[in-house]
Amino acid sequence: MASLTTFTDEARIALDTFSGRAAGLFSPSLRLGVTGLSRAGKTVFITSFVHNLIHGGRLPLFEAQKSGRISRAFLEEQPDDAVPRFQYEDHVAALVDQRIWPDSTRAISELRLTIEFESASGWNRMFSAGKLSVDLVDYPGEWLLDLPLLGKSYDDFSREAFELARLPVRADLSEAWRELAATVKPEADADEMTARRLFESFAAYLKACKDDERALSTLPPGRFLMPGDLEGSPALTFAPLAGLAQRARPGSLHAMMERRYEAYKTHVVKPFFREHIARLDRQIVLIDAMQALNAGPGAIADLERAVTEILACFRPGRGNLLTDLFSRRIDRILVAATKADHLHHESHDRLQSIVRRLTDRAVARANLSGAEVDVLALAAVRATREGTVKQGRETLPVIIGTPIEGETIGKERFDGSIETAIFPGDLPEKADVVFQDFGTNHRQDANDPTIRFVRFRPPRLERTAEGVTLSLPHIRLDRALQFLIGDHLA
Ligand SMILES: Nc1nc2c(ncn2[C@@H]2O[C@H](COP(=O)(O)OP(=O)(O)OP(=O)(O)O)[C@@H](O)[C@H]2O)c(=O)[nH]1
Ligand SMILES: [Mg+2]
Repeated sequence: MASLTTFTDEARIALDTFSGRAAGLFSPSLRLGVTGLSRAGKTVFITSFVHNLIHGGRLPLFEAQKSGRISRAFLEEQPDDAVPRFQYEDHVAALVDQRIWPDSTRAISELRLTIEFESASGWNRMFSAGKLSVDLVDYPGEWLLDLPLLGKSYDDFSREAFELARLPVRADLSEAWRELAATVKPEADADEMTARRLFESFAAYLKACKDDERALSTLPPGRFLMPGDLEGSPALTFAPLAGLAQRARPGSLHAMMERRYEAYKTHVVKPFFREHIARLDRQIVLIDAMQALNAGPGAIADLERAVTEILACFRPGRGNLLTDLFSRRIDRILVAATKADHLHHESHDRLQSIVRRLTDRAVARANLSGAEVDVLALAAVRATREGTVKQGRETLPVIIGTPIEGETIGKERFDGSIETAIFPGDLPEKADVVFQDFGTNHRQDANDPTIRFVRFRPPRLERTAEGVTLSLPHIRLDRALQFLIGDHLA
């Protein structure tokens, strides 16, 4: 395999890491990466994480908070001047004041939360400052999936892209692009408009995969779906070509595409890994298992593939200093299924077993070792409460919340103002059931484990007698906090 980095990259990472650690000696800090495919719940997770710490939320399983050792948590200026700040205040305003979910975010952002605490051990109390800065880094999971490109030539990338596009699940979605590509001769003279048309058609196919109800996992290049600030640049205007000659003729379309592909790796992929991923200490990977469960076994298999690929990015690679350096640093990874508030609590453990099973297989396949991996089903913001409804002689467990305007169940359409009790359905007792592929990628009907999925508005927050807003309600956020930062507050 091609060497993934050049010596200078390695030297720079070593230097960055070293200076980061040296700085950490004086004011301890922990860099926590928060990732997941789009709409997985990253923004909501970070917002609730910070809100619950600042407002002293109910966190019984977060030991430092439970034992009253946290004296204060507050936002501080982030260490990196060139990274957009995570707009915490805007997201809180949306969730708490307007009761709408925050806007989708499309790039990387960062926020520093500093926690002042009293150490549990007298020895530590004497020597440590009792202060920890947590740098939360929100970045799209799609960008992680670009890592394998570093080891692939333009020819490999092209060949694989066509192979995947011809698979039955993707064939119809990729047809227009493949037809256009068939009309193009790689050895013809390079032409900007041809390059752009091919790029647009290829990107439209990638987007169609993503929007598809089968929730197909994302294909690289990640920036084609989420360009960030390089949109329209040559490094982001290329596409795979079919029938490539061994060597590109200078001045040909083939040569142009190849150069741009290499530029993408040099100017987009490498800096992203070097500047952001290589410096992380801990990582949480959020997944929307609920949506996948709703869409059937094909979508579950696809989600598993995406998790495998994401976890593989944190694998220590032998002789691969880039991954070596950062995976040695990341010592804990949490894979969390969000939005558990769409289920009755009796199903939370079942959701967790499904995710555990999926993650175990992904960990084995990704050959991941060195980092401790845990699994959790949580809701960063709990939008529902539980109740029971009598139907004839039966008493059914229900969840109660305000469905978002436009959501429907059967013929009923919700207006966004009325609280409704919904029987969400149960997840199967045995995790195996959801992994059985019945040979189709479409939703199963009749007696399958499909859950009833309606999106709810964020909850109305209670206020104290003095008018102080309480923290955002959640499910198992405290367990996530304990695993991710608990030991640094011991
Ligand atoms: N009920 C419930 N819904 C949630 C929760 N977290 C996220 N959601 C829903 O999922 C959507 C996406 O959440 P975000 O936090 O914006 O997801 P993201 O990963 O930041 O998405 P992008 O920025 O688009 O990549 C929200 O608009 C909510 O509808 C949760 O804890 N409970
Ligand atoms: Mg977001």
